[in-house]
Amino acid sequence: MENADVVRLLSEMADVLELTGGNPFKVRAYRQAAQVIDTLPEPVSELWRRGRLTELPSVGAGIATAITEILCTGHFEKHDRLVRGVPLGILELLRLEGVGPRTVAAAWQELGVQDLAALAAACEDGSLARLPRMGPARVKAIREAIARYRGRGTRMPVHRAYFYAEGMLERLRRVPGVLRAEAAGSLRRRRETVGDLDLLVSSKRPEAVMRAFVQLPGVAHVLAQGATRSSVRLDAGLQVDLRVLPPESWGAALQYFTGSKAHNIGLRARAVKLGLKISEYGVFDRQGARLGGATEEEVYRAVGLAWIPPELREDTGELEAAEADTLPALVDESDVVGDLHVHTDASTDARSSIEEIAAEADRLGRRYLAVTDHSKSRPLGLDADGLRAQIEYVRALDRRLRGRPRLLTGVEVDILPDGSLDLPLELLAELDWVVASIHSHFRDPSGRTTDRLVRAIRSGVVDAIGHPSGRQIGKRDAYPFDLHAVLEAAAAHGVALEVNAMPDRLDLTDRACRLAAEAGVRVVIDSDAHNTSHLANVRYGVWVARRGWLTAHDVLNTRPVAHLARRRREAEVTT
Ligand code: DGT
Ligand code: CA
Ligand code: CA
Ligand code: ZN
Repeated sequence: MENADVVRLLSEMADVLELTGGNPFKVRAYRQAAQVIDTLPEPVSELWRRGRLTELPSVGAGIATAITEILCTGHFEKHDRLVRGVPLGILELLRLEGVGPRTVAAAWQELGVQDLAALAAACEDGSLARLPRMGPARVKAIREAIARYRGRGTRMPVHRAYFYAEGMLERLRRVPGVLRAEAAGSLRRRRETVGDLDLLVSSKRPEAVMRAFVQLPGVAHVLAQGATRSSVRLDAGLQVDLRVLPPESWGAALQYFTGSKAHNIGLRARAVKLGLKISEYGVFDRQGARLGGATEEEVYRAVGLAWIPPELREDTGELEAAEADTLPALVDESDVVGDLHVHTDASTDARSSIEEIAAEADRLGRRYLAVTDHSKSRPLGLDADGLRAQIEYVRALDRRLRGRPRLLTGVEVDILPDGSLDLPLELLAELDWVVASIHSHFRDPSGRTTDRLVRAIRSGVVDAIGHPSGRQIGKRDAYPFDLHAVLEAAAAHGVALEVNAMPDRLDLTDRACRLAAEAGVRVVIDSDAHNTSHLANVRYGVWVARRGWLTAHDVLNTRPVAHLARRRREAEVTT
């Protein structure tokens, strides 16, 4: 049982409860607990073993009992009982953007709609439009939501795939005779979604590994079982391919199966020009003599290249950079020393107090933290008086904490539809750190949203644009806007763009990061934490930044806090 299984059962529980008219507080409780566990940086079973489940935000005694049941039995009786009463395809309908439980329940009860295909048909034949509170505009929106949903495919978010991989690798490493076990493929390259897992094991005793592999917990079907390669499908739907190789081929195999395919083709073409052959077994000369392959370095060195970090292996210039010895020194998780976007229970739906967030940030080694709750346009957001009170509170707490961590006053101010900000400029100018974000009117035309962002950038009081594209992976596409125009404005006004490290955002994307660096725009990697367990998500933001070729120099919150303050004063002089 991995975190993702627990998450699936808890969030399905929330869905089914909601659909069957259950208690809204319970619905919320299950959903929030699922969200907390989804972004937990360690196996939830570890916490359970230490008896610390209820220390998690949003996990009370009831939910802890449910999690214990899931971990111990693999089932959740209450969930199973409820789900039995609901057609299988119904839950999927709740994944559609803008389609809530009330709509799904009505379509189910009034029209007998039980799955996506039936809902699509009900859009076409006009029956859906005749339901109460429906009408042609909503039907059109639902039809578009179905099209977007179908276009998304079935790839798994990387943070979830990572948990499955780590769980399996840990067990494989304990099999007698196993020397090494690692994930290759798109997971090792840290792509934001993963099609399947490619695990590699180095061992001289492949039979024992194969036997252990097909019996791992969570394996639903064995798709193929051979002497040195097998494939299984997990309960969660993820396919896992495993290959076992002798130690002398480890580097060559790791290189080959890490891909990407385009990178491999480019690398092999270079080998051919030099009269060499690179395969998953090693590097060979024309006579078939083996030149190396025990390590990846040997493989790259054979064609005169420096070792290339997996995140760059997409054939977007990394081979040329390796040849010219201009590969970037990629930012590392340990370089990130501050977090400049966190929420507290002073506003928003966040669940942890400033004190709790600060203590956890200190434990993670963050040296500074900007408290950036929402402004008043958001539900429960701060108005000017609320923010003034919070500023006093944060300053007093900062004095008490004595730099562990340094607390910065701040806000995540809403960029209103016309590009103005949701709080008075004089008040914003008093803050140490201002994140400005769009949270509404996602369907505005590109030109309007671009102007909106540019106006916020030019306000002179904004330090960073939060989650700049607004996408939520698997839920909402980016709003249309002109990234180049926004980058140009951000560069001109010294405003940073955020890599929001919430796993369902990862916004900026890897490609946008690279464009930002090329445009001379600094990036901040933020957790956007809504509770203490989210703070560690910065890891996923770092993955994106690395795929975007960013160095520590490109990332602002790798710098000491004094640098941020100085930068702000300089910006004030120029604007
Ligand atoms: P995914 O699973 O869709 O997220 O993406 P990958 O990159 O993990 O792709 P996958 O699982 O099909 O294959 C793993 C690696 O194996 C891939 O990145 C490169 C290597 N590979 C697979 N097929 C080929 C091929 O036909 N030619 C070459 N050169 N390499 C291949
Ligand atoms: Ca793969
Ligand atoms: Ca594969
Ligand atoms: Zn936000």
